[in-house]
Amino acid sequence: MIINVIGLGYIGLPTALILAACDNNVFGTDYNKVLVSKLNQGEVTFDEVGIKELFEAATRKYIKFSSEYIKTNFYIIAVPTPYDKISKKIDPSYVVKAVNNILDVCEKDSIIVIESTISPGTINKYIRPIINEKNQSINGTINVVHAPERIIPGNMIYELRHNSRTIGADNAKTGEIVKKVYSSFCNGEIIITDIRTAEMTKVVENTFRDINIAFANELAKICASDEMNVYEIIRIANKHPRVNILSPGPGVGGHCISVDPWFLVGDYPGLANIILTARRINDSMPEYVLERIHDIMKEKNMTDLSRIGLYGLTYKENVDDTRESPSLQLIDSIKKHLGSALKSYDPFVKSSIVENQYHNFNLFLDNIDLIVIMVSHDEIKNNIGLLKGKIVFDTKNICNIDGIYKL
Ligand code: SAJ
Repeated sequence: MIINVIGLGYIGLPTALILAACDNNVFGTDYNKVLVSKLNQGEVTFDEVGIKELFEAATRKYIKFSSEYIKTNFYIIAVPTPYDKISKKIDPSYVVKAVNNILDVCEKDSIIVIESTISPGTINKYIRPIINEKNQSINGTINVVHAPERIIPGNMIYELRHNSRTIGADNAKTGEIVKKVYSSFCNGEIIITDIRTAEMTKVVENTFRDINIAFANELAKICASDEMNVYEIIRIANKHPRVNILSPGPGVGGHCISVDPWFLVGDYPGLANIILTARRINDSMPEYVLERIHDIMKEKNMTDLSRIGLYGLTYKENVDDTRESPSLQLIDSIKKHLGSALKSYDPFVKSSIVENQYHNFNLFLDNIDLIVIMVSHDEIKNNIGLLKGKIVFDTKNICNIDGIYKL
């Protein structure tokens, strides 16, 4: 059996690689020909701990990359599922397109596993009808399965091997076949359930984290308004055996936690109330950081915006992913309000994606008086000494130096 993995991005590529490394025959498909050609030349297309080694292990076994879909009976889809910014509903078009392309070539008894995050009901609404139609026309038994991914950027390879997994299937037989494939690389518990439960569970997991972070961010605002130290309060509160508050920050980025809760808001307006409020609180954080920058400038008699630098452009530490990044939202907002772009620097962002972006840490520091730490990359954590003499606004609570400003 050859497993055809569709979509070779942040989820599809590591999944394809680990499957191959664990002795499955893998064919990776991506419509992006540039990406495919890079992979075929042995170039790993994004930074992630352990991915280069995994790539080498996979290529010693059986793995091919192409823009074609192949005829087989096991497919895994890991393409993006964006949301419509206005209706807040999921945009299933990439998944639907992948399923249609598979149906054009697959065997009569295929299993199509969807790993992409989808809102509850997406399979029934958009996928099942096209599969049913195909089954009728070829007298086939093609089955769809939802096995949402759970891996966290920065620790993906470890989590692929160790996290528990959910497999949503229509019948036990299909669930067991998929479970067998996933157990070739995953040591975690693999739970078989129905499709709608799997869809909902995935969205619920990310929504839980979003709400918890929103609570921490709201506490940060309350504490700042009345001169209390939010970090000390959370640290002590978390000593309670049943309390686990996450950390406040400059906003929630990435393509998961800042997106998935909107699916519930879009599908259940009027019911998804805490979820909506949490989204709004987290989305307000870049603007809040901007207000705080204003206050600090006033206090320090600073007027020159060009002497302010944002450290970090990615959505979180030690990754190169800038999707929905709070820093980029802040830069946009300053441009809108004040017409100028702040200086910025990120060791993981090698190409220039914003105006006034530096590629050398020391040069960046030489040209600013106020540094706003937006991302806690190891580089800055290990070089706090270099910030001596600067005004520091640390939104990530990574350093404790005299006169520092925090959220
Ligand atoms: N953040 C905070 N405070 C915190 C933790 C995170 O402000 O205490 C911010 C981060 O800085 C970042 C954002 O939240 O901007 C999201 O980062 P994250 O590390 O919490 O999560 P993601 O988006 O990288 O990955 C999440 C994970 N989901 C959960 O932890 C429930 C991952 O397991 C999922 O696979 C992934 O979403 C996904 O693809 O759905």
